[in-house]
Amino acid sequence: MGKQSRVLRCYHCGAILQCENENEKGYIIPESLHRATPIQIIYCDKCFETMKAFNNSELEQQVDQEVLKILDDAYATDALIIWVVDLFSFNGTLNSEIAKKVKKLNVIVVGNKRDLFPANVKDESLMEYLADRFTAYGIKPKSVRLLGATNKIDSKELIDAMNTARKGHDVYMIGNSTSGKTSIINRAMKGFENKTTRQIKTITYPGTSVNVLEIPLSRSSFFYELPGISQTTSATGKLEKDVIRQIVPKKMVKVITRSMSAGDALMVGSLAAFEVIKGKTTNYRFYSAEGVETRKVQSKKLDDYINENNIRRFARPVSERLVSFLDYDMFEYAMENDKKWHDIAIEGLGWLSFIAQGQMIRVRLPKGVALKESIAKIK
Ligand SMILES: Nc1nc2c(ncn2[C@@H]2O[C@H](COP(=O)(O)OP(=O)(O)OP(=O)(O)O)[C@@H](O)[C@H]2O)c(=O)[nH]1
Ligand SMILES: [Mg+2]
Repeated sequence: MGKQSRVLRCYHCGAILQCENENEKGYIIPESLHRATPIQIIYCDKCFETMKAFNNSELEQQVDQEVLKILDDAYATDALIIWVVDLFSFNGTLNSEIAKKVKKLNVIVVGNKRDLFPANVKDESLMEYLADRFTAYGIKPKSVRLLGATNKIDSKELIDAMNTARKGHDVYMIGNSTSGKTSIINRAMKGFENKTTRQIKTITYPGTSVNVLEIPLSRSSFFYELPGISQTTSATGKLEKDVIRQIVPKKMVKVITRSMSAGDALMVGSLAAFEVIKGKTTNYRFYSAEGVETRKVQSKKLDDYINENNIRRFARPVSERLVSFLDYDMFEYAMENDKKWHDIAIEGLGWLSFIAQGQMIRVRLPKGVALKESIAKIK
């Protein structure tokens, strides 16, 4: 009887791994193959390279099919969409199905929680960022507004603006859960006068089992607050409660500035790390909630530091859910050399901001959390 041996396949494309022909399917350099143990996940060289190139494979937020059904109504009635985003946690990740449904409609984007940013941060910078991120999904906002708990909102002006924009049609307010939809409505209601005989109430939206807040705007038009889109791609949707308490800012965001060169890494508690693989010495800013601690370490010792931090907790928060490298995703960004401010942002946790000059930056973050590179939120 012949000797049986295990046939190893590429975990991604399924090709049988071979070391003979570089141009054939499943080629892997002999060193990688011989190092692999039978239970290890291995990839052929080609898949390994493509996966590196597709690093920022888009994560998709989960969305209730019934909410999509409601948006079909919005589309059919040419409604106005008010899309609320939490300026802190938003990193440009939108649900593409929702985006597809609303992009032909008039969309007003509201960047909420402006109060979490210092007054000297330019409104234009935040607005430009929002417009840019929505445009990336094919949505050209009719207007972009900033709101926050502390700025006096002129509710009458807000309602007038909405009435002008909706042209007699219905209004649907959408956005992630906890982006502040209900808070905005409550504040705007101060200047609202119900001129109809119908009441403001929570209804089960016709044809669905979804509860929505319904506000009559005229005899034949309504305002609806849809349930929040669940934050499945946000750090707040992945980590335990006491970690979330530390990463969600209650007051002004904190910014730390570190000068880093190739070989340096910035740990963000046990939650994330940014490594400068290549690049000149540059100042890097990291924006986060007050309670999030960072530590600059040597890249080559990063794994040791992360392990040590799990025990000694010198940089908090430490998540019990992140215990091995399998609990993290890792991505690399080859930055352009445009000398402009860019962000690499982790949804719900914070963002690294720096002038792009051809760096290579590697990021690790909790598995399944959305990461995006874009123009900077704050310039
Ligand atoms: N700092 C700050 N916090 C805000 C602001 N608006 C809302 N919040 C807080 O954000 C959290 C969520 O607010 P909600 O108004 O309930 O958010 P929502 O979008 O209606 O959430 P869902 O109904 O669950 O989708 C609450 O803790 C609010 O206090 C704001 O302008 N600034
Ligand atoms: Mg709400």
